Amino acid sequence: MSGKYVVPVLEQLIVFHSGFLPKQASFKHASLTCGCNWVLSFSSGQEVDEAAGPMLRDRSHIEDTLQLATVETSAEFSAAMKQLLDIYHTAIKPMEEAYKYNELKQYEVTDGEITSKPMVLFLGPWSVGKSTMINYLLNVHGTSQELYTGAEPTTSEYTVIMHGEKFRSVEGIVMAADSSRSFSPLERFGQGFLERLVGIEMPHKLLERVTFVDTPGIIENRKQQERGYPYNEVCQWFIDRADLIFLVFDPTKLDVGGELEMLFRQMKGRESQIRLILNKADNLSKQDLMRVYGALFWSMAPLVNVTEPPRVYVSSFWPQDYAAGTSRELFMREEVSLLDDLNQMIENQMENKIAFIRQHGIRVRIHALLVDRYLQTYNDRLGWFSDPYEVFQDIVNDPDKYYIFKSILAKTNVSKFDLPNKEAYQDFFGVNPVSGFKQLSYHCSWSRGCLLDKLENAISHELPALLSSTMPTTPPPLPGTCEGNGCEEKSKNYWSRH
Ligand SMILES: Nc1nc2c(ncn2[C@@H]2O[C@H](COP(=O)(O)OP(=O)(O)OP(=O)(O)O)[C@@H](O)[C@H]2O)c(=O)[nH]1
Ligand SMILES: [Mg+2]
Repeated sequence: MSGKYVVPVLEQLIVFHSGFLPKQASFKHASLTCGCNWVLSFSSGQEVDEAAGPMLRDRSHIEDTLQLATVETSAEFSAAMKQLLDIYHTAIKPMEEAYKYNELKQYEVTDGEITSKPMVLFLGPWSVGKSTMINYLLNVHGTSQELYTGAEPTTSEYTVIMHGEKFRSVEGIVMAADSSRSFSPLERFGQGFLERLVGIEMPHKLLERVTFVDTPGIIENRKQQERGYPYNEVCQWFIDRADLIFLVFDPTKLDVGGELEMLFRQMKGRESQIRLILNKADNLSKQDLMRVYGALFWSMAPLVNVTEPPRVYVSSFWPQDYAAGTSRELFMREEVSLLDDLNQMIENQMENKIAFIRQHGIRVRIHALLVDRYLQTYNDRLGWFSDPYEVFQDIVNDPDKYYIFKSILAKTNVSKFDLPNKEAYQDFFGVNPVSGFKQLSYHCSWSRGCLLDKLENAISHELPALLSSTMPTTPPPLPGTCEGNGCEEKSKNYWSRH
């Protein structure tokens, strides 16, 4: 097929359906080259002159896999969300406030975060195709809404692409000031960062289900301070909250440097969210691709310290047709698998949120138990003639001498991996004097009970019960024991009407 090709009819439908207008420049260019309306040429499915641009791939699989036409939020989802917020406010937040948990981790959970849409974070070296991939998924290529892309390092901002009634951009300062959004905690990274944060709102079916975050590409020889904000801390904030992390690579430049190594270190504990994407695979022949695939594992192996390595997707996430002589079928299958993966994550969002809040509750409980223990030890050691400051400094500087952490580990449901380090408590008590806290036994009231009991009840009963209410009523039968009604295959998404 040389010289002429047919552009799929579906392109046009999606462009109009989503309410996007093509960028003026593309529009003009197309009119000049093919002498017709560029967008309308899609709708007719007619042959288009090659000068109008490269051949585009059909994208019906994106609509189908992500179920963009059919899925709506159900009443059950809203009810479960309300219940989750209620548990957080009555059982977890009062304990956070009593023991100033936010001061320890500087980690506040806001209502905006709990109710926010699942977030997909795009990370990776510069020019690997992160912004192009987002444009492709949203079908905004060639429109005024497309993210800027180019062969040189292009994205210099953290760009949050989210759903909105109409297309508009929102400044970082405005996003951070709005507590109903999940981005208000970002304010603490300072003005320098907020100037590098930008929001884009647009009406889009996919963005009704998920929020994308595009990030500036990693440039290995750049120093942190040159960016004007704490790059690693900002990345950590997004990594901790992302429901999926797309770590994108270009097979022609797989060098792993210090900044990427740091990112991998920051992603410890978030391995199940990571997906490695070997993008722009259409640049390589099949044989070269095999070599690069091997090299990717070789260079990543020391960084990924888990028994089950992250899933790798090899494809070319852009709208253009794959080049001749490349593994077209493989690329398409990989693309559909990644979309399916994304869809699964969206469908499981309530389970993920409940698990996230429960994990948060567990950390708040540990923090409260630790402060209580510090306080108890302090009260025990304080004699009539001792200097309160010296007594407390001795405990804070060497908590092991007083078995503070060991005694907490001995409590039920405390894992050593959830324990903060001792240094964190030196800083914490440096700004929050121990005299400002009361022991847990004082946080009880005749009418409302004890804070600790409430929190433990939420962790052990309320949240697990909410989680199981999100599952099918009949537990799935054990393999090989299937009989009767429970054998029917359940819909994957219990939260949506199909
Ligand atoms: N051949 C090919 N080129 C691609 C593909 N995806 C993106 N590109 C090109 O790669 C270049 C970089 O793409 P961007 O989307 O700007 O990359 P990025 O990762 O967002 O880059 P930074 O914002 O600088 O970090 C652009 O010229 C794209 O047209 C692909 O799948 N195949
Ligand atoms: Mg970019």
